[in-house]
Amino acid sequence: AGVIRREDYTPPDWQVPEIALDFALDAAATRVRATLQVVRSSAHDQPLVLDGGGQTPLSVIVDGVAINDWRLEGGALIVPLSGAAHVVETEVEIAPERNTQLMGLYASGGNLCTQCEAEGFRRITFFPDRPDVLSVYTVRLAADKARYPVLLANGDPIAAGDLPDGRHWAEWRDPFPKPSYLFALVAGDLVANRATFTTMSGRDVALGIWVRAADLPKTEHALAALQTSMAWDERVYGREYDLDVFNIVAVDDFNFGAMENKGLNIFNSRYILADADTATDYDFDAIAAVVAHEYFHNWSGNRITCRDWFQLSLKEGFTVFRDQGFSADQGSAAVKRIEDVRGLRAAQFPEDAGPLAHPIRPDEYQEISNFYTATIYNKGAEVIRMIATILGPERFRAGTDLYFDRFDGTAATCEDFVASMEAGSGVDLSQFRLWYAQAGTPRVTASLHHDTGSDRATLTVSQRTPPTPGQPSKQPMVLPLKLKLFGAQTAQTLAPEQLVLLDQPTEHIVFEGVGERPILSINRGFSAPVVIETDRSAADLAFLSAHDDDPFARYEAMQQLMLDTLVESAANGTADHQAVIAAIAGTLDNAALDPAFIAEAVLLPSDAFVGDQMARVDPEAIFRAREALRADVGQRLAGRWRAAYDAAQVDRFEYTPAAKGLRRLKTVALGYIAASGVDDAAGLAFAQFEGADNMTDRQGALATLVAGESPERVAALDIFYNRYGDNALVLDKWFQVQALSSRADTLATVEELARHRDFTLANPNRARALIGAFSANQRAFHAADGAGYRFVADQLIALDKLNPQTAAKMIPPLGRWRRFDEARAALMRQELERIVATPGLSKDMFEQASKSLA
Ligand code: B3K
Ligand code: ZN
Repeated sequence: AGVIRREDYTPPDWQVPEIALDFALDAAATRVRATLQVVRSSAHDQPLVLDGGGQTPLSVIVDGVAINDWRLEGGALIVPLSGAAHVVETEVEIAPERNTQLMGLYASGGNLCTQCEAEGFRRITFFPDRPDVLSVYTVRLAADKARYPVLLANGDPIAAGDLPDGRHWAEWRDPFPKPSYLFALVAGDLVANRATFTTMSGRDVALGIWVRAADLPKTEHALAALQTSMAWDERVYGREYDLDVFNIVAVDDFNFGAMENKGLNIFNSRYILADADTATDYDFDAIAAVVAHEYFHNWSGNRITCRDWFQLSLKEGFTVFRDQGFSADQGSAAVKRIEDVRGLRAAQFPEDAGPLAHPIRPDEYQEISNFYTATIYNKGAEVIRMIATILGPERFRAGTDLYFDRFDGTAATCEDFVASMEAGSGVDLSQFRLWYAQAGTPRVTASLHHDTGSDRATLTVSQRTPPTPGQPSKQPMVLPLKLKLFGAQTAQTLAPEQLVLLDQPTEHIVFEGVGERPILSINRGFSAPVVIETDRSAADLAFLSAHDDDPFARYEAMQQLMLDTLVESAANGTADHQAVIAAIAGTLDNAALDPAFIAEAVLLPSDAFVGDQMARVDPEAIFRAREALRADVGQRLAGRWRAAYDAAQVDRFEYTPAAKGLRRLKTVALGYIAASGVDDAAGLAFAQFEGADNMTDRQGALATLVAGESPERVAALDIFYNRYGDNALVLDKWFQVQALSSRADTLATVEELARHRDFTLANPNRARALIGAFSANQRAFHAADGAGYRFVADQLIALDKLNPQTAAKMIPPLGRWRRFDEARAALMRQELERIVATPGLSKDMFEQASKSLA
């Protein structure tokens, strides 16, 4: 029921080249008048169908005459029309302050704002709310001047003026035809941090970052990131900004990160506001990445949009790839790649291996909001990265130039993108297209055989993509794998890095002139988003962790060593830690390495990632294995951790790649010092907490304390709360750090926090900080008695009544029941069944929970 299929796509019956919107804004009752120029697309006799979101029209006027033969069908307004072109006017009344879904026009912090992607525009006015209907928008806003002194919409401002009764108005026009999901307005009491950007052709663009007056000092970083992004897109992709103004507004209540509305981006305030005292380095980096991402959408998303929502990865995968390239250019590209792969493995690999697996271009959906996934975004970006790797930089740029040129001003498909890449580069991507169609993470086994007699080494590589829902059998994919061989004795390069394109189930790659035993370095740079299984020994992995010249491969060798050790220890209750300890020691001792890289390389894989390597996840055994290894590494390398900790002190806060790397290493070292169990660890952490001049050090120390049993733990939590209690974004950290704690009493703590006076499900950031973080805490969420599952299900059922989209996003951890023992699986299923049986459940939750049970 209610399944939308990609193969059923048909072009719209009516186009709407122009729309004029007139808003009489008011939090309780906003009047919206829409005037649509509608044009019949072909010789058909279909009526005009305008999507709606539950409202009833106050009037429907066709060519100036009020009609009453309209009807409502499933929320849509059906208007019978006889001619080829008409003017259709509707009026509705909506209530922004009662909009808890945060889709459409809603109130946040006393201001009014919109979110339309994917299908929120229909909750504002009747319209063909699909991305292949492109219109030029003229928007008139009127509101109380004292409450809403600032009135913003897409495009350029045209005119403004005062009205009687303390009201005022402003008119905006966006000359670029756009789909309804890119519509936006903001009315509020806001101030702007302003700057000018001069584009490559010499045009001046007025930039503004709009926030509450008190937050103005926290906008410098976002503004700088915007300017850097604009210059980067000109330099790297030849893309110039096209309007005279570019505004960003920060709001506190937002369902996800940010939204690329044409000329008027609206952001979750967590991705705008930053200063050293309240934001971590991670936050600063995320702000720059999201600002860049939304800005880059101006071309990859807005100038060229999606024909239908099955093509979502056309804009999202490509734009994530673009923002990853931008971030890599701002600091350490190696560390950025490690972070991105870690994120992919934490979110996308489990999705691709579970009941919600879908291709980056899905074939069907019930609720499109459920498809803004790590697969569409992050695997989508990996697919673009593989195209870039296969084509090489010049041909890739030729491909993107051709794509932007060919499809500017249109609603395009993934196929249009791939065809442009082929035409621009001359490279055949026929088989590569399977990456758009097949779900599941390919598994690659690689085995290297050395024949000493002939000095020949043969690498045998096989690939297999596991079945996923609706796709029982898979064809072989094109896998671009970067390989290199090192000599086990001499550490020399035996075969230089080469890119091989695998496209068969099994292939043999022969290396001649290999005089000594070779060690395989494979999937360097994570050139393909696959799982690699090799028969490399612990000694070979240790060698690579010390000698590989590809930073990702070096990190990966170390991770593999750690994973092998942890999986063995979780299965057997014990394992030899020596190889891991030696590899970490070698990494810490290597003065040639960047501290930021060292910090990533010496971190143990997460509990969840260890679980992903096991046939059946045993959360308690994994937790014990990881704690034992952490303690051992902490004790055996105690002197090195102290030395690293002392060496990583930074005089004064600076947001530079070097200072960030030192801060990261410092807190990683602190974690190992605490894990070692020494008496002064809590004192050291508390001193860092108290003495910090920045949030990175303070939060790092707090997280260390919160995991332990010391009296400093309670003190630090209280100090933190009292210092930041009025700052919602920092208070989110206070909730989150407790929800992520590895302590045995975390569930009880989290249940209590859910009753805290500062907790509310109405704010998505707060809900995610507690509920989302808790369900990512493998040990606590998977408590054997099922209390963690029950708590999360209770919260999600309550949240669904307010905000289905945000609730449904938190279903996947419950859907992983197949990966656990029978007792846990039954308890998880029981909660999913309870959710599905809830009266009045949203479509969002129903789709996620019922698919998770299947
Ligand atoms: N395009 C938006 C995401 C909209 C999510 C709607 N459920 C932000 C982004 O990806 O840039
Ligand atoms: Zn995006």
